[in-house]
Amino acid sequence: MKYLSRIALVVLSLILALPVLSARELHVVPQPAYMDIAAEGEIVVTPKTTIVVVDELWNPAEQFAADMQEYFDAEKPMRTSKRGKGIKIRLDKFVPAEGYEMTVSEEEGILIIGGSEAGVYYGLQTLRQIIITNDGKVPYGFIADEPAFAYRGAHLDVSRHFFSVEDVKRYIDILAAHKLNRLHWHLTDDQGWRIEIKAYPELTEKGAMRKETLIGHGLEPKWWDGEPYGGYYTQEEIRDVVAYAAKRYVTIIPEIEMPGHSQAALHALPWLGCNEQEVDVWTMWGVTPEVLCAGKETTYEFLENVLKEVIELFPSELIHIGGDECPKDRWKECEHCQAMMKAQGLEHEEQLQGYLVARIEKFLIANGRRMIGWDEILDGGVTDTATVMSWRGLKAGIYAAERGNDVVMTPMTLCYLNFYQTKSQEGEGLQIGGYIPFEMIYAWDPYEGVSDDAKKHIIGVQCNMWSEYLKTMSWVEKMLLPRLAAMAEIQWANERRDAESIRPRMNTFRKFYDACGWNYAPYYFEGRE
Ligand code: TNX
Repeated sequence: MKYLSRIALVVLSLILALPVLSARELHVVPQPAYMDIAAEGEIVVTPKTTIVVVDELWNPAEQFAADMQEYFDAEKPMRTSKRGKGIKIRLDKFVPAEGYEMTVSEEEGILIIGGSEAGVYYGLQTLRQIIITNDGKVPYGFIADEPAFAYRGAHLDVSRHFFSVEDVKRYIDILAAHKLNRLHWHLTDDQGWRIEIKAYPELTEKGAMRKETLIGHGLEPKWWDGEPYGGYYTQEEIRDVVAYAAKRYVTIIPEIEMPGHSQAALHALPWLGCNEQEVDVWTMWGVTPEVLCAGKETTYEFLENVLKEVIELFPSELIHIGGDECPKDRWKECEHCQAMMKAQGLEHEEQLQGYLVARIEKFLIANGRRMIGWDEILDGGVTDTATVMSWRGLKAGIYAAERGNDVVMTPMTLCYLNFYQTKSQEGEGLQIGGYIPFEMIYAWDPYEGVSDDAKKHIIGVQCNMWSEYLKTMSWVEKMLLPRLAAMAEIQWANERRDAESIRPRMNTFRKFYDACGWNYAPYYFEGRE
């Protein structure tokens, strides 16, 4: 009897404790490396809480204070001070570079120690999630965290549709909240040149505007909207966005497309083409035969002059030179291209592209930068120093990593967030095609098929946002979220992704999206495939 009553007591206390225990489960996305949450005790963060700043960590403190002011809808941001009690942030070289440790206890208050400023920033992002999803209550406990991949990227195409400085900043906010650290900014393409280049004002005077835009999927009969469309960023605006991103520990990698996807530049400066014919800024989607001439010295001079200004604007070590989808029809008929091939001892046009890319890479290296390009840069014979962005599946990336090149994995079948998210496509508007639901991304292992030796060359993972059918940032957000969370789990928490916990964690994380006012797709939460 005594024994039975003891069991009953244990069972009863378990039942009583259950809601308490489950209420103390913290749902953080991406999953931290280690979390130990105490059964009792908590600190409540309010707009009056002070951020105690050690090691001159003013920037992460101010970013956090501003985010919290918005959440609390407070009159003033939280106070930052060198002394006092509250949320204390400091550095320690024993913590991994982008990692952090967070201790929450009666003695320490909330203490975040980062391996770098960025690490502190990520610790504060975790804290922000906890505060927002847990009514300001931060339970006693300990979290230790660090990223799986050094390169955690998202791309944004601003050529097919243009997004304002404010829109791009919003996109950066969303990336940073998911602990991403690279924005690949696709600034030029056939349908519009979007970056002011002082040496060639025509690029934006003429190349930033197209006569109209294709409506529908380009099947016959084709329809256009009849509306001129355009936009570009001044260099001052670019500097502003770069600085904004840097404050959120996001490096912007600019992309200047060459030698294909360049019809907007050809419209502005027809001498860049093989036959120097007038062409329009393109009003369709796909791959155009109009490409830069790879035979004339003036093309190389142009590319170097453009890149000189790009390097001045973007501190990123990696500079993206495109390199994808370049038909060689014009080159085959061009006396300059053929002469260049002869002079360089090249047998076919793919090698001519290889020559152009290698020459541009040399220029970048001479200027202290490194080159990254889409995986077609492998086709013409790649240098050992180029970084390869694997988009046509995984094979190119695996091949490149095995031969010793650094690789960013971004296969079209898993990472193209401009693809549909449901089978029925209901409520998704007209999109380019494809089908990539949240679960499909989540199940992906970016190391699949890569030998142990080559794994170190997979420097990261990126998702892409091509904007042919995305006219507003609100639509972009709906395509991005919540799938970016699945991406972030791979990028930040690859080896600790947890299929069991992701759904409850996402259900909590959704409150964070609501609080931030970001548009997100409902399908995953509704259980729609
Ligand atoms: C392929 S990915 C492209 C883009 C398109 C995209 C549409 C790549 C290097 N090229 O030009 O916008 O597909 O999803």
